[in-house]
Amino acid sequence: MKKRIYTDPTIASSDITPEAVFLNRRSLIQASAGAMSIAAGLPSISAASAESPPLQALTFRADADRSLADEQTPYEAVTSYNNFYEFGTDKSDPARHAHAMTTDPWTVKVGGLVEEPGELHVEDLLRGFDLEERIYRFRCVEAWSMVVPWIGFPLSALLQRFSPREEGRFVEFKTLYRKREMRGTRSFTSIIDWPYREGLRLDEAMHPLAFLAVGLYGKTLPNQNGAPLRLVVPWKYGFKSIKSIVEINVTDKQPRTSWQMLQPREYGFYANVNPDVDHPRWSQRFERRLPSSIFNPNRVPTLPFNGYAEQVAGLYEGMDLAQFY
Ligand SMILES: Nc1nc2c(c(=O)[nH]1)N[C@H]1C(S)=C(S)[C@@H](COP(=O)(O)O)O[C@H]1N2
Ligand SMILES: [Mo]
Repeated sequence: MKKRIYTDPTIASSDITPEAVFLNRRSLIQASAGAMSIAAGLPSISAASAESPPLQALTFRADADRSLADEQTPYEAVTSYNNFYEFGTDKSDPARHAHAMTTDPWTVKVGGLVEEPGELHVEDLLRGFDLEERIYRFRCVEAWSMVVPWIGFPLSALLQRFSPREEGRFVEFKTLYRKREMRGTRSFTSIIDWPYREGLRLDEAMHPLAFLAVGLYGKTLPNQNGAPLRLVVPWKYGFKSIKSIVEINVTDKQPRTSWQMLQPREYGFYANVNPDVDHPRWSQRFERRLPSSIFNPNRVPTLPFNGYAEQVAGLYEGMDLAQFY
């Protein structure tokens, strides 16, 4: 498996995490075939985190006033503090309730303005693409953040397989909507018009940093993190990173997205991480790096494009980022 760590452009391809932390592809597939724990001979997740490497390559070097190192957020925190409104609005709801979602069999329909519309199934997701690890910062619009070692493949690899047509300008994504397995969608307080929807411009979707994850920390994705397939767009606020995807369409019009439909003044289509553009109800200058508590808030300055400006700022040349937030 290829491993890439996009923390600082100067260390963009370094290869620092020990082999033992990762599952190979075969054991990832075995895990998906129903095994609850990872393959024999590999450390358990807690052991893996305990054995985590000295984080020299993950230390943020480009920006001297960034006080904390970009250490990987513990597996426990990544899988217990979640936003997945289909299972409730409390951060602890997804970990408690997402097990009710059936993820195998699973079908992702790919269509719209593509030459070869079709479907992918769980096996295609885990075997049909070259899996690699990406360690990305992840910044929620609510001003908390984490650093996650994802496993998956570039979104561009999937899109290319279906050959987007000339007229394609955007990509639209939809999450599973299965009421009986998703208690949050049955709730009277549910505010979203289901299914959860997101979108990207086609050039953003084709950018090498745009990623589709099937795993994290060397294991298949836990349901609460968006099994079996979720988007990860590390330079955008977390709500763009749609979970448990069942449909992907190439379109010629900008897709409507769930949060924009709900509150367009607060959540834009672009949603690029930007410390200079406040959310109407709070500042975006700083973030709480998880795990964070009142005693140890782990407050770090937020970076333009979440620290990936060098790679992605060119996508937005000439655009007023305060207008297209
Ligand atoms: N389908 C769906 N996808 C979703 C959400 C959601 O509620 N439903 N929440 C989004 C938000 S706001 C964030 S911050 C991230 C959280 O991802 P995580 O729980 O893996 O950290 O998922 C995003 N994707
Ligand atoms: Mo979020």
